[in-house]
Amino acid sequence: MTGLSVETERRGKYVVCFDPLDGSSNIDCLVSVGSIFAIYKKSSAGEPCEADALRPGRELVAAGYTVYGSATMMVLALGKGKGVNGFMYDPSIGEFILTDPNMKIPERGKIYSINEGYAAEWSDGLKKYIEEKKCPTKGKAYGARYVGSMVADVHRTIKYGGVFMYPATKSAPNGKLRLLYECNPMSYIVTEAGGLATNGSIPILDIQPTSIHQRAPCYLGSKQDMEELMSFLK
Ligand code: P6P
Repeated sequence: MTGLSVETERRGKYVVCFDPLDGSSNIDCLVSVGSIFAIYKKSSAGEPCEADALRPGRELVAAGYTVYGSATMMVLALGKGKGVNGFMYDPSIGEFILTDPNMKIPERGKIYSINEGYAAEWSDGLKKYIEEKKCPTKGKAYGARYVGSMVADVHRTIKYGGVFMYPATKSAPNGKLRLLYECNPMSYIVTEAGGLATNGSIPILDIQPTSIHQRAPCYLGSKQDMEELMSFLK
C-alpha cells in the first residue's frame, strides 16, 4: 500500500480493514482487479489498537468491494439483515447509480472456481468434490471459471451462483487469502446475499482472529452448492 495518507489526528468511531488493490498482479494483463473493505465499530475506548480489528467477522457493521472490470461497480452490505446493493459507476455524470438493488446469490449455480494448479495438494474430500463437478454421478457437469482476482471471482459467484474456493494445501495449510481484509468482508457480503462461507470446518465469520495478516482457507458461494461441498469436506 503506497501513497495512502491516513488521517492521524482526529479519531473516528470505526476501524476499517482493507485491501486497496486486490489482484494487483493481474493489472499488467488488464484482468479485473478490485478493492475490498470491512468495517468494525471501535470496541475499545481511547486510541485505536489491534484488538479493535482482531474480532470475528460476525461483529462487522459493514463490508464492501469495488470491482474495476469492464465497468466499475461498488457492492455494499451495510448491516446484518440489510442485504446487499450494487452501484455501477457512470463516468458521464461521475456518480455511482443503484443498478443492482437487493442482490441475492442463486440457491445453486453451475460454476466452480478454484486454481486447479494446486490439485495435487488438495484434501481427498476436495478432490472428490471437484471430480463430482466434472463427472457428476447425476445431472450435468459444472463449468470451471477462475480469474485469479478474488473480487472478480466472488462478484461472478454472487451474480451467477456456484462456488469459489481458495483451500488449504499441504504447502499452505491456511490457504493464501487474508482473513481480515479478504475472507471476512467477502463472507459477510455473500452471507448477506443468502449464500454460505466456511473455512472448511466452521463459518468464516466465526473465526476469532489472532493476527492482522493471518490467512484462512476460503470456500464461499450458493447455499446448495456450499452444503454439497461441505458434505465432501467433512
Ligand atoms: P493464486 C490475488 O493475488 C489474490 O490475493 C486474490 O485476489 C486471488 O483470489 C488469489 O490471490 C489468487 O491466487 O494462487 O490462485 O494465483
